[in-house]
Amino acid sequence: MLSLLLACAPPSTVLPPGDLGQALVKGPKVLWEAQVGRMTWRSRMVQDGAVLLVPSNGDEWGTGPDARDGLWVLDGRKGSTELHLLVPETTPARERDVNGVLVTEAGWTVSTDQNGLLQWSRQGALNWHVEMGGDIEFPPSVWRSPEGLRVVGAVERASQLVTVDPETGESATLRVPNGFEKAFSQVAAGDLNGDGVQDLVIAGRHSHQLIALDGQSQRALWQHEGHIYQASPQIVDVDGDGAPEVISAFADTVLISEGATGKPKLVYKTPGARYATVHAFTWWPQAQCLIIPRSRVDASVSCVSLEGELIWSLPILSQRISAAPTLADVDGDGTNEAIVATEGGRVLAVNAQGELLWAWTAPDAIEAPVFAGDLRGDGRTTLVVASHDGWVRALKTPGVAGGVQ
Ligand SMILES: [Ca+2]
Ligand SMILES: [Ca+2]
Ligand SMILES: [Ca+2]
Ligand SMILES: [Ca+2]
Repeated sequence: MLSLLLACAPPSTVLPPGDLGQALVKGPKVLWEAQVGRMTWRSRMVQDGAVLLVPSNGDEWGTGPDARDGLWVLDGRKGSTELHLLVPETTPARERDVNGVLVTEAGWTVSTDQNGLLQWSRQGALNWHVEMGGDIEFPPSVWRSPEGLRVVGAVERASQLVTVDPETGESATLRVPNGFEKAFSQVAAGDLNGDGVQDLVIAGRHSHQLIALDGQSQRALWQHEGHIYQASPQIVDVDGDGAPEVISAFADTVLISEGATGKPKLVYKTPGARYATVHAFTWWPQAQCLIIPRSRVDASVSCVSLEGELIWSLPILSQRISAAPTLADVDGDGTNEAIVATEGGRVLAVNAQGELLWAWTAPDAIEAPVFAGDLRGDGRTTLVVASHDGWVRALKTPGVAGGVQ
């Protein structure tokens, strides 16, 4: 009878008010760890077959180079370093931080501070290097342009995008019209108007614009103005009707717009949200809601429907959040949980009902989104957590890799 009762016990623990550290399941075991320097909230780890690519800002964000700057290529099973690729030196010597990485057939393209975009082959040879004289603060994106596949990045202090042929390194600039200046987001690419060519969406912090560019004509399809759009826009078909939406955010507001026209579909305010964290949202198809972390006042993680209804909210006291939640199955039931990481060093697994499955604690603050994928080739989800102590740690879970969203 006792074993039956245990078997029927709910697998999750609803988060109690008070200290997050109490009464919680501790979470998965560490599989391996590697010292690679720090990642920022703008960076993401990316898997390429058997290796995990970690873009690192090194030991510090100062103006000089440091020993751990660069792209770290880790064995996904063991965490051992296969390659540590350094951005070419500059004169005078400047930081050599890597802000993001994109995998294409041609190799690994990274965005860097001061040095623009460059690409390494899988053997670590420098394929090409496009210097832009400005930081590219966010990971590069892939754009299926009218001329074929391009890598695209936004130069932080300019009103232009740089696009590069990933095979040849031939580069071009794409000037953003309508008074756009000083890009500050990853570029989102997707066909918004259904003409078969991917369009681009970008946020400008200083000109207070969110602008959608027609990929064919490179003119504005639509734009929103008047706010500091602090989030990297995302192109997602949130209502499943085949036409994409654009998710973005400014101040304390998350905005979902019709992709073709820019017409707002959802304007959701999260009063008291910390300015820098409302961008850290993730659309959760299975739960049909946007996961929005809210810091500062009544800190919480909320699940908000496309109609603006608060489906559930999980309190997370005194824990700021910079990282966008990651969706992955971590308990083996084949459906995804949201993996939420906090600046208090917590990693929380929350199911679609808003119940907390477990909490794992890193030794330091977490800014970058948690990586989830099958790094061991066993079909199970491995999580990788980057924290400010400069280490990444892989966590073994029984989750089904690539579980239902
Ligand atoms: Ca650095
Ligand atoms: Ca289009
Ligand atoms: Ca849609
Ligand atoms: Ca699950």
